[in-house]
Amino acid sequence: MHIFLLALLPLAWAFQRPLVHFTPTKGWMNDPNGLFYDEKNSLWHMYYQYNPDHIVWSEPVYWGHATSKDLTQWHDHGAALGSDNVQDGIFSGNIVVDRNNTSGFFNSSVDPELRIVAIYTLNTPEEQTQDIAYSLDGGYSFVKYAHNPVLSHNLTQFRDPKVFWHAPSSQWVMVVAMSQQYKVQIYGSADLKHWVLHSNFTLGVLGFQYECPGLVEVPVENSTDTRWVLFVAINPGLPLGGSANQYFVGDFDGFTFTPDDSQARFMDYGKDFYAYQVFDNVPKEHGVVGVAWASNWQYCAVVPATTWRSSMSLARNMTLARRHVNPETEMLTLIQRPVLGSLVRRSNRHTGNVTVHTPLTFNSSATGVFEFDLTFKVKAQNCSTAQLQVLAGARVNGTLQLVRAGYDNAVTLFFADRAMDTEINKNPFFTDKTAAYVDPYAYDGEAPVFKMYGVVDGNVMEVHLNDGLGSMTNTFFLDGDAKPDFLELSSTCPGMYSVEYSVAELTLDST
Ligand code: KTE
Repeated sequence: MHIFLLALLPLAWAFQRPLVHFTPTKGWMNDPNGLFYDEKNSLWHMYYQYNPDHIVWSEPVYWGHATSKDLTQWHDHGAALGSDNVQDGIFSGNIVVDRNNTSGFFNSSVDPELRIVAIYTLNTPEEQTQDIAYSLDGGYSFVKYAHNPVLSHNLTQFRDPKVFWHAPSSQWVMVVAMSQQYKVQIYGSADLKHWVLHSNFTLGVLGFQYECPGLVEVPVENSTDTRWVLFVAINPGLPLGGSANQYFVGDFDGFTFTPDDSQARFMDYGKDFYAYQVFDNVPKEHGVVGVAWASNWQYCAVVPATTWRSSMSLARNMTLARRHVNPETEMLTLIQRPVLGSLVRRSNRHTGNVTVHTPLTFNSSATGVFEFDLTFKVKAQNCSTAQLQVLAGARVNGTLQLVRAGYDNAVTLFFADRAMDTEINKNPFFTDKTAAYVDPYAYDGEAPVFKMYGVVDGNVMEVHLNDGLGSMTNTFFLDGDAKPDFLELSSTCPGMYSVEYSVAELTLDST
């Protein structure tokens, strides 16, 4: 198959947004907040750290608000919660559905499924306190509790509450970060107003500070078991540079989280997956679902932008499964699968099973969104470089600008690479190459078999390895805000990779 670099799409595309990675209509966005599922209206709610008037982070920070029926098409409602003083900010937090009215905020006129209480950090120059507010209109506007704060320690680094109902101990549980003391504190409450400290969790990679903790019960695949997973975000301080999320697998009794071991695990091996939060009040059939901010505090304020800046990751469904983390050790590992919602494959889907010799290039994308799904076998060959790679990009002002993801058998590692000759790539923190290791997914005789799945959506590439075992999420910025208009599968070592592939353009199913 020859390489047909099709003509550039009309410039109109140049100013499009990612199709399904949520972006704010205007202004600045960072962490996802207040994620919950409104069962009465079958509606996913996502709030977000927001400043409508700037495209860089600055006070006053609001909670912006978006809703979706399918976790891919979002309707942005703008600011839902703001502070009373412009130097203060409504920092990160979450929402619970207080259907039994433990808070006393609601009367019988409010549907129990819509008894929405937000728990968040109020950031002032003097202090960070945990405050609450309730909504009487289904989450579109809020009334602040008259006796805030509900939790304070006269600290400036005490933030990001994540609260959930723990049925076995019949209490609300809050995890919250004492950021620069490297503590995830665990509190309990009967009414969301009075909180008692149960325990501190202090394990993990150090970094500069802890942020955006989470704690959720996660199903174990192929069993009726569940285990608890504790998430902690770190920023800055990762060797790769900047922000990242770590997690621990263990047990939780309502008072103490006890990890299975003391090893910290990373959720994503890319540069742009931060402040991950799971949705609350999700029916069992949807599993555990969460979203992260697809950026990095090292350079989020300087990536190319027009009237808005930043995007979220795709929502991801989480499970746990026993997988080989190296040839000798198997352990329960977080499995993450992107939620494609109402994304559908366009008819020009390409599938095949080839030993890659010459590059295979696929039609230009009418949507700027590509999906690739590869299962490949490594066949012995003698080559100096041994990379199987998927390239996505466009010809911008006569120059090919590409991102790529792939596998190099010389070092048995996966990579993602966003190097290109652009202004943001000159930024020393915009690390252009990331890597991840996964054990072979299977063997075909002696030949190791791996899987690599990816979604390229405008300027975000999310890569998942071995059916959800490892992931690399990276933003990229072609010049002139151009979007990829072709995908190519190639190998630097002809004959080394036998690949079963499916490549498709994705679009939103309008039905
Ligand atoms: C914010 O850089 C500071 O100026 C923090 O490191 C960012 O903190 C505020 O964003 C987070 C949360 O801990 C805060 O609640 C929120 C993490 O927008 O991204």
